[in-house]
Amino acid sequence: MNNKEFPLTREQVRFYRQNGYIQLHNVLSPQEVSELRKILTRAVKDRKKKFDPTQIQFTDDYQKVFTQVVNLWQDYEEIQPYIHSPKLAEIARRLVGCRSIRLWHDHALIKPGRDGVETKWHQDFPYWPMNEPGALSCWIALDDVSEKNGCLSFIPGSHQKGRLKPVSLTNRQNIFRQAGMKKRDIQPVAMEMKAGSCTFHDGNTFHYAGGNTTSRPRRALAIIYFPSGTTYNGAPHVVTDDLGFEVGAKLQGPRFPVLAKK
Ligand SMILES: O=C(O)CCC(=O)C(=O)O
Repeated sequence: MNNKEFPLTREQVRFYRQNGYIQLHNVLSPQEVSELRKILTRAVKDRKKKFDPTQIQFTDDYQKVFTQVVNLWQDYEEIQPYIHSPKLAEIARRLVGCRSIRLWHDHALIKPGRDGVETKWHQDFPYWPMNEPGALSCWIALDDVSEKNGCLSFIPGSHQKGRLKPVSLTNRQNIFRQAGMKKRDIQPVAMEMKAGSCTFHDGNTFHYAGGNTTSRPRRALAIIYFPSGTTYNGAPHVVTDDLGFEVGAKLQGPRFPVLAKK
């Protein structure tokens, strides 16, 4: 992967902090996208063959809305330059404004063709066992995405609501009601973009993806980062359950490598 620094501007950093998301175009080349598609296809096939519930899904909810494969970097050496990319991690570090940033985990998110299931409005942070906010996802489109095949949409500024209670990804629990938001406050922005472009969103930003109404799969790779120094809050999570962290301990160690520092 080409790790030439991405020309992130101060305005883009300001936009991210104010709105809780940013869209960045042409971060990966067509060759890089094509390589990632191949790795994803193989990984999904492999993981489905030797079905391991801790790797293919987080919860039944996740499985209902997309095929999810977690922590590809631990099994596929050829994906490591992407997941550990200093270019992507440095964008994340600058957006957050921290001294050093670590990998939380990666995951492939695939919505098969003609799959009408939507990913309901939710925040990510309530599912992560972290005390301090700041963690963020980089969602890389590996197909051109639009509202027809399940691109992400965000509510600008919704990260400022802070961490709410987790909502089901499939049921009609209403995060907007929980946040006390009126209809006029709900102005989603759809992140249509070409393959190789990406979005970064804060763990507290409300987001949604519609069903895939096209005949082709919608493939995406997400990489999640968190600021070094973030501590463990003891909530169950597939990535930390076997690691024996004490509540309040710093999340660190070889499973959470530092990927960029000032
Ligand atoms: O890819 C999707 O459909 C939803 C992804 C999502 O919710 C996330 O990356 O946080």
